[in-house]
Amino acid sequence: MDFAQHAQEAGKQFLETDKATSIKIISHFDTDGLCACAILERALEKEGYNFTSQQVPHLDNEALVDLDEDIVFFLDLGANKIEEISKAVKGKAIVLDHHEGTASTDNVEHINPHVFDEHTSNIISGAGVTYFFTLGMNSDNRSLAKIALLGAVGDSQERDGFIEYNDMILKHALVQKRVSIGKRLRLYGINSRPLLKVLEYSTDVEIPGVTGSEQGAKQLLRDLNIFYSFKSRNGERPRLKKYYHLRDDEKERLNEHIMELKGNDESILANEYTFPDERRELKDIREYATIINACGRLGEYETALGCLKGDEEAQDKAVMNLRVYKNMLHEAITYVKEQKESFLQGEGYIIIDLEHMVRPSMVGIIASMLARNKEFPEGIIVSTLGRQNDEETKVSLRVSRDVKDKKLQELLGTVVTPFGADAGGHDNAAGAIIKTADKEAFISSLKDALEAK
Ligand SMILES: [Mn+2]
Repeated sequence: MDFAQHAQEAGKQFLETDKATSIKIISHFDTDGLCACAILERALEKEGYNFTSQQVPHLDNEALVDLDEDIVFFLDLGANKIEEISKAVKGKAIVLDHHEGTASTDNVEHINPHVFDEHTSNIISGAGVTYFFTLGMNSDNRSLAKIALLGAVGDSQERDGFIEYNDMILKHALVQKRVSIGKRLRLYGINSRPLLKVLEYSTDVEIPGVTGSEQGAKQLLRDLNIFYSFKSRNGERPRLKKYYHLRDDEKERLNEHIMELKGNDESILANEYTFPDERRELKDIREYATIINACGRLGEYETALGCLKGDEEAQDKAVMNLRVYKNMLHEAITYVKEQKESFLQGEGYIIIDLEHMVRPSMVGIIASMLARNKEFPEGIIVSTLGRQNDEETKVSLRVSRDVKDKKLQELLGTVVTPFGADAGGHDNAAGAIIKTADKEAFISSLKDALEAK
């Protein structure tokens, strides 16, 4: 039996649960967690179960109180908290996760590839585990395969294709014609930025005469008979087109021409997954994943779940949320750039305290964006701080332009341990939550640690 069958078996057994059973779902708040939640909600609704659901950024003690329901589901989280869950629930828990963790207990059923001794990281997402569980409940739930795929993309599990269980899920979605696969150029921001800018800033794929030259980018598009902006209305400045605004034949001409310029180097092509029956903004799987992520970061969980379950009003709102989220990030980045001199900085580092300026869910992404930005020299450690709540402050560390070997988790761990906190993350990204009362002392030790590097 493989893991997919194992998860389906668990779903089949769940069906023996009485319809009057009280059920709660707790899921992670990112794209994968929200997709897992939408899949399970759909499946439970179909079988006539009642439930409540809740989304959390982390499974902390706050989320583990008052769990009086007969069954509590934990989706895309919980793997490393099995013991705590076991103590917290009154009835039974079912954990559907794909992070490393420990085995089931008497009252916690843990369905997880790691527990099943399959340890490769991108074989399945939390949404994927949940998908196979629901497939065991009812084979009609195959229609939810595309949401499971979206969850995998949200967790960056698509790397030149999907593997193993993710690939099985892709095939389920392909057979039902709920997704189609194509190829497109591997250009950064191709679905989010104006095409002209995408070409001008195409540093990943160097396009001769175009990369780094606005004139070159304009000329290329003119030569191909592709208009890069919409017609100007009432004398306003014309709006620039994005890649997805192009007609299919225009896309084809552009792709072919750039392929030719690059000597038919296949490595400049990436897979493109499209949901043919979704509205324009939700057609591209990566774009869709970004929209759901934005809803999660903004705390708009109902909107995200409604959107995934096909509610049109929720979809309108979800699409708008991406804009809201991007604006909030843009404002924060602009603020940092303008106030750059006022932040604590020294050789090789900068510490940016954003206090109440941003949502806690944005502290890490802002550090990442600043680290990617040309604003700071290569190898600079960018640290951002922001309020988690009244008592706590969130800290994030990133290294500019992804310079390796900075051992950021280790570094932050050493600094926060005396304050009774833990650091999560890895060598290139780390985060922690400290008490706001300790902030000044923490900043001073962080500064010392960064200067000692
Ligand atoms: Mn996940």
